[in-house]
Amino acid sequence: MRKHVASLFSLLLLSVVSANVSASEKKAAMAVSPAADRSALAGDGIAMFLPPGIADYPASLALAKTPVSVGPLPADWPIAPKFSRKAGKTFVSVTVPEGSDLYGTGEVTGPLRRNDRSIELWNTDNFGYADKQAAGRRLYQSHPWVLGVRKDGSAFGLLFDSTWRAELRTGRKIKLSSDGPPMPVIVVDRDSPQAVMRGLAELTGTMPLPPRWALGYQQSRWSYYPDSEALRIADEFRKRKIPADVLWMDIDYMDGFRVFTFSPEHFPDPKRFNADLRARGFHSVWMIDPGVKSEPGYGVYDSGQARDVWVKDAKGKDYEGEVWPGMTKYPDFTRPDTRRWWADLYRDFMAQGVDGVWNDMNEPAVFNVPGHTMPADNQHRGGGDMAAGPHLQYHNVYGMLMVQATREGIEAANPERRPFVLTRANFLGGHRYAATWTGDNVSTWEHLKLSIPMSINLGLSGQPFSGPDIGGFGGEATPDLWGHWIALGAFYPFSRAHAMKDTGRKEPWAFGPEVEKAARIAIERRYRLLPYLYTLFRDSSIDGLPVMRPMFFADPRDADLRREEQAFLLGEDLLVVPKWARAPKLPKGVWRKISLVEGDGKDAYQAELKLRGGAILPLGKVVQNTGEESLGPLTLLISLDEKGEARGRLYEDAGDGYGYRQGDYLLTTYRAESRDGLVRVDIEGAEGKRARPSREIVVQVTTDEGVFTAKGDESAGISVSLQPPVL
Ligand code: NBV
Repeated sequence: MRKHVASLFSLLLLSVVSANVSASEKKAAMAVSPAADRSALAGDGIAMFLPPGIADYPASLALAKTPVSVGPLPADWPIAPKFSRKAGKTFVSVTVPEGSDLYGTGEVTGPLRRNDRSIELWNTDNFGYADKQAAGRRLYQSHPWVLGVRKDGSAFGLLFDSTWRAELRTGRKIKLSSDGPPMPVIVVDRDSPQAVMRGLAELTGTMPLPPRWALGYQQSRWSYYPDSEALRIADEFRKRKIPADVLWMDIDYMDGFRVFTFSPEHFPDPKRFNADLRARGFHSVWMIDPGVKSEPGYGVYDSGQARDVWVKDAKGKDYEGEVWPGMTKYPDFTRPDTRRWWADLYRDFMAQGVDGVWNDMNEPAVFNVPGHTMPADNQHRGGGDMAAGPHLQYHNVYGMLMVQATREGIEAANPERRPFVLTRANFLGGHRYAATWTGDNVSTWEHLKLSIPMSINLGLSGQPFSGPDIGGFGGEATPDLWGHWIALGAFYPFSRAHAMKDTGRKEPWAFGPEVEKAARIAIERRYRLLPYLYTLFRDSSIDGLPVMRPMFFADPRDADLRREEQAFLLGEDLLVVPKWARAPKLPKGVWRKISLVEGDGKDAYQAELKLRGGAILPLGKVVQNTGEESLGPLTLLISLDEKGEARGRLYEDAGDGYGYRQGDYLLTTYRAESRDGLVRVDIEGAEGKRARPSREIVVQVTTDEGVFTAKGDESAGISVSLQPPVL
């Protein structure tokens, strides 16, 4: 925490406001009357600023709970917003420390470093990120949040707590111009970017721990049908020994694109089909869009009519727009009753053995209308904490409110299991409800490369569970591109290949034996890493730190790392350098190259993996899906630091359900120490009530001279002395 001296704030805010401003800005600032008495500390290194005219912190969709004052703002609080209004719009300007590097800003294309950008906060169905006006400045999600890192490695974050359409410009001044009324602004100011991300999590909450199967490799296509074709794909994975956990059912499984129905022709017995998939070790995820076909006699429509759940047009009539099934009505998810109705629809749906749900088109997308969405003057009725308001206010949270209702429905249907929801549209804070993918990318090298800064910046905006369509959704992938993409794709937090209708096949075996082999190696590497990955997801569910991290997290003071967007970190300990990376900037210190699967070092596609000196990486064996026991043996891969020490953590639980909340988990810290040519590994600490499995441990110490291996048995408490023969 940076030290601040507390004092009366009101005068000081005015002096912050008037420092460093030009004459014209001073003029604009005259119109500003900061509500200093309403600005306060809201936590350790967290300040909230309420604009003039707002007495209490309004209900927030981004935040997990309403912030409360914990004291006056310190006199030397360094960053404060200025508010002004003009022509019905709200302007906020925040001067940030010179030399700051900016990140976050949600789902965007372009470089990792977000300085001097303009981002439109207006969720948009943007095929190929190619919308003529918006390009990558406006995609499927909105995150009014900027992370800044000062030259000295200390950091700050700005959260503009408004859902209205807005434009965010980044530079020496960060400016938000919003179509809505003045909004609270929260500033987090802490010692490091990691500490600021923890602050964001304190405000917006964290991602709930996903089921372990959702961390496996996943295969999708628009669409696998009929059911026999989907089973054939599952069989193909098993036959070819390419690990996979999930098969995805896109829109064609439905009966005439009516949501919550199954095509009697293509999926006549979904329960049986899901059971067949399960028997093959696969979970299933099924798509549900928001648009409900306007068709009397169709049960979902009729029940929606009876409860009057729909979004209204400006005149108060049910709004209708065209999507897949033809004319549809759109649930008004701002209404608690609509959310309950929507949640209830999942009871029968999940009872078919569905494992997860994929909410698409929830910007919401509407065909053949300007802007590809519903009119901004459509009306939402709200309820509970949410006021009635125009679509202009609620557009950006339409998808988030939808997945909130979806998640609640799935939870109620299967209370013993952890839900898995994937969403295309979302908003800051929406990681509490769903994982995400980055929409309709295309099979190009450009999109492969920009998927890395995209996923990193999503993580730096509070969404740790993301990834692009591996291989690219639209267009044709060359074998070379697909091979490189899967080699990288094994390391996205969300690892799913997908393909657009009418494109060539994009399964791992569709590109010839060389790429198939590369895919197998890449995916096997992911499965070996699952114990580490699952530990990272568990950490993220507690502290909000991203799973996939920018290189500068390794050393926030090292200016050289701030623009690195080819190589990245998984957690603190593992560094991923794609094969094609040109002169990547890597952190100083000890980072040792490791191998996880035979042949991965020689393969033409695989990323180079490096383990931090001082780290112990928990690894499983290669399994075909996460349902198989992978920790027999558990491998501890050790990279000693300069002092000859290393530590690593392993989180284990049932992989699904909520037993872990009652202590049914095991979090072990392993410690290694080298003395007189021997490396000894011990359990340094353990947490949780879950019994320690009696299992074999393989200890591998990776050194500049080679890898030294020994075996031990954890049930006796692990204490392995290495008398290393060089391998
Ligand atoms: O449901 C079909 C597709 C889906 O495959 C894709 O992943 C989504 O982003 N969906 C969009 C609608 C049609 C896009 C052209």
